[in-house]
Amino acid sequence: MRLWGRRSAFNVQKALWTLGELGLSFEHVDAGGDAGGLDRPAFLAMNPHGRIPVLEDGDVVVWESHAIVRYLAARHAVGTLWPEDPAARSEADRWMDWSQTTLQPDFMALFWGYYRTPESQRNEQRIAAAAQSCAAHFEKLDAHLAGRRFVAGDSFTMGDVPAGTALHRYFEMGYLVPEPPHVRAWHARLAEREPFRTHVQRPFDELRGRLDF
Ligand SMILES: N[C@@H](CCC(=O)N[C@@H](CS)C(=O)NCC(=O)O)C(=O)O
Repeated sequence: MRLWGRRSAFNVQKALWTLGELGLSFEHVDAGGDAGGLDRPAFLAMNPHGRIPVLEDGDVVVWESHAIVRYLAARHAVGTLWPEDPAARSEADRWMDWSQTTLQPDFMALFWGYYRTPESQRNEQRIAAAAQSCAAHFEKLDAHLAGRRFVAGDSFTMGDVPAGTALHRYFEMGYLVPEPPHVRAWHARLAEREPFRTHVQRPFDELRGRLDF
């Protein structure tokens, strides 16, 4: 297996974390950011959108971070990361979709608006609006996590990966945000997992004030 994408990329981290959880061996290829290469014909033949991550598994090529997480879980972790029962799986699934469609756009607006934009170019109003939306989203997740250890119940599943990946940057980027107690406790639980520490809890200073990729 081969995973394409720079380790500092939020969406790549979801795939790396999942690969780590599954204990799979794979080749990592740096791509995107300073490494570039996303506009090469060979890369575009794998992902016509020219984005990372991309997973190659033999003849199978998967792009879109959540599709990669689902593919890996379905192939290698039936009954654990990929709950077997459709109802249980739908709980993991819905928080993944929620993360992609609801949390992530506002989280990206905050992270890009605040952290990745040089101070002199920041739009404080837009940043504050994005921060407020993120806080409201995390409040909803907080209410869901009350009485649960993980997003889909007592055990870790693929449902924890997308929103879990956002936490490190959300709390560590230096912008003052509320700290909902159940989200914080969940974050601490994720931080007990070695693949989360290795692939997600990484320094991200190289992205500060950089809008070029
Ligand atoms: N929806 C896609 C988004 C992919 C995406 O935008 N990836 C970013 C990195 S997080 C990228 O390719 N950026 C260009 C670069 O890093 O050079 C996914 O979830 O995989």
